[in-house]
Amino acid sequence: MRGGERDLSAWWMPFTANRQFKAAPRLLERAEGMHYFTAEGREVLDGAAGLWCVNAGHGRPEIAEAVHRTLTDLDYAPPFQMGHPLAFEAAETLKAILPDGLDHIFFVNSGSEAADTALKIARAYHVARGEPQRVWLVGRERGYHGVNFGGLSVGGIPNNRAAFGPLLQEVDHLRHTHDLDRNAFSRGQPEHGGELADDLLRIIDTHGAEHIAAVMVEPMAGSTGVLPPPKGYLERLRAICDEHAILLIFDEVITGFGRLGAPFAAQRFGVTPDIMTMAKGLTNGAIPMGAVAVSAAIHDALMQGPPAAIELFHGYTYSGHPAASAALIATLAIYERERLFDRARELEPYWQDAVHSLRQAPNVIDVRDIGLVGAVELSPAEGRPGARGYDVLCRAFAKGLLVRVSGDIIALSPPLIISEAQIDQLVDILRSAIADSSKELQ
Ligand code: PXG
Repeated sequence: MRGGERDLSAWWMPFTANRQFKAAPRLLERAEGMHYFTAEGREVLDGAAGLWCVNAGHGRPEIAEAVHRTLTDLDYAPPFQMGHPLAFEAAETLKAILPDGLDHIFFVNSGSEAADTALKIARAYHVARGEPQRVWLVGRERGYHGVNFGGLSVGGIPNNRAAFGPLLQEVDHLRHTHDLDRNAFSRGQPEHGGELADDLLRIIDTHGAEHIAAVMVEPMAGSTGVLPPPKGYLERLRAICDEHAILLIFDEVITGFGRLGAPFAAQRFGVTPDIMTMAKGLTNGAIPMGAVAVSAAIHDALMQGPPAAIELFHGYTYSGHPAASAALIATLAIYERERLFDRARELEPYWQDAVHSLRQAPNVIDVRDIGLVGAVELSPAEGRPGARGYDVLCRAFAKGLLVRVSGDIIALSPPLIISEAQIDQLVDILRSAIADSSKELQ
């Protein structure tokens, strides 16, 4: 199978319709600032920060130079029973922007690894405190925590699970919070649905709080199509977890690093989890890296036993890799120097108005936003769910805009450096793509 000049068959692409893509490839060759440039030299406005990760915009020389310098000095150092200074510096740098109380950081290489690491730490914590029967893990319908077996089990996206047989058994799911009848066209956090956190009480009733290790949620569900938390929801979840000694894990892979106008969703919503997972914006997407931050109580509970004993039998060859550590430090320096988290917050009203102006476009059944995230939900084409979303993605791309789709939901998450004029441009292109698409697809 060929796409243009090149044979594209060898790379089995992730989460992609490979045969369709390779018949009509969309190849990105270069990126700078707010834009990608295609193999044909076309400029494409990045409305997705790559895949929710390039928060400081593309082609940051400080990151490239830090990585280059580091790889020249120290290409690799084993992280088991050995260390190197940059990983410690990276952890300290990251800790400075975490919510108070999350004091210790375990490095991994992706959001999926962060999710599985967090779930394992939660179980190990209860073992260390003498409650080994606390094994149940609670996720939420429509949740996404990556593709490894733990995160997949706790996640709640049926298509992602369908082909892979039995997953973790001791897992249950909260109801999701999507409710178009009550909340369509909400600006920011929806008014209705805070009480859905009480669904945790049903799960506690079913399995017994004394068997539940942790609840894991995205503070704003991203992958499933952008579901900001209803007012009061996260606060209620926190209170129920506290009451029953259940750990609360926030998966901040998407919501971290300024996406919601604060360092993390935890700070934006004033709710601090016991464990937080991160990736993506951690290195501006430039080098694969993830992280799991834990409270001092969890860390300290595991730092028991003889000092010569390994406390947690877990880790990766590339945990705290020098290149990733360097990228993290350089990335966080950019965020701070350019006040990008504040910038996202300051742009939010403009962004909100712009995104909500799409309400008038054909087939739009909801518009949602929070921070510098937006979503436009389209009514599915008759008998063909997802067709309209994909059609809009292709049309927008042809018109010079990159967006993400999840079924018939268009998700928007531009780099935090976007200007007001570029917000207008983004919305104009999307409006025109939706209009064109609605003429083709009834
Ligand atoms: N948790 C969350 C909340 C995520 O959004 C992961 C974990 C997994 O991260 P890795 O690095 O293993 O991919 C993610 C990833 C989309 C989309 O279209 C979102 C993600 C990945 C791919 C597509 O919204 N998020």
